[in-house]
Amino acid sequence: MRQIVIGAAQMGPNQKSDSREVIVARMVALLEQAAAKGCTLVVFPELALTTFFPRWYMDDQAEVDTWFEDEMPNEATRPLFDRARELGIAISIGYAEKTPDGHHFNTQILTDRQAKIIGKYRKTHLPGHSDYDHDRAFQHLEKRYFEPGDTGFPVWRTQDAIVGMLICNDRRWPEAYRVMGLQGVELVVLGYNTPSVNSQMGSEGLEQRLYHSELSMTAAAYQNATWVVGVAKAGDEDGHPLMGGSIIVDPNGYVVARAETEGDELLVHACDMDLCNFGKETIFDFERHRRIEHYGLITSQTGVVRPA
Ligand code: CDV
Repeated sequence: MRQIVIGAAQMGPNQKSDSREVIVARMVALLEQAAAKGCTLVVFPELALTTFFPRWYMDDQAEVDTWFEDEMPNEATRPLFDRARELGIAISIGYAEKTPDGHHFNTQILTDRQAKIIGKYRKTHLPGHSDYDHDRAFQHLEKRYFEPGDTGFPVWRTQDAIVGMLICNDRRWPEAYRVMGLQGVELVVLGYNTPSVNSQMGSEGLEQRLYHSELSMTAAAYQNATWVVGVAKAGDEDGHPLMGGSIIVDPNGYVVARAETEGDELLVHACDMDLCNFGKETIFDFERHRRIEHYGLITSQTGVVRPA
């Protein structure tokens, strides 16, 4: 059995006024809980270190940059990395990354059990818009503040498993999982910040949003015979509700752990990577069954071209 005891560290809201230090202290508390339960990997959400700032319109790049990290770890996050190293727990954290040459990405990193960063993923599918949108109930300015990721969908070998990462909206795109599936992925870890209401359709509320989130992750887990761990930042951030619904999904598409709150909450499951084998060797044996001669449109075309 190739087992990883995984902690899905759902986080409650981060207010605009919360310092990185206060937030990191909450993350360390979740890490301590995870250690007590025997976890060797703890997954934190997208933009774990700050509020979901793309809901706020900003013109001043210097102000925008205050939400970004220039290096990782840095002074504020070092206590988390140090404690993770002492406890022998690998971590995956989402944050806004500013590179030394001035690029801005929505990023997730993965460490080994010595707190060394072994993997970095930059969000590919950026939702939302670039300019102020008067028609929305609230803004979603990811396309303004981030560039589309330049990493593609790599996987890493760690803890005797093949691990990949996605970030939030990526979890709704089957192509993203399949590219990792084609590299044998056995565990996809991802974080998200999903508003509880659709900013463009008020009637799409929490129930439907939770359903679509779970549907995307459970389907992808099954279709790629992989574990999927989806971790929310949830609750009310300065009057803007984010949904919870963090889940751990097994390679048959079943939810084996689910968050019950919209606060800091740790889900734990002992995930056996060998559970991926059956699906990968039978119905989703890609080598035997995929028909790539018919898949060209997936990489040659973005939008729909309707027949005349
Ligand atoms: N942070 C996100 O990527 N949020 C999107 C919302 C805008 C739908 C999501 O897919 O959850």
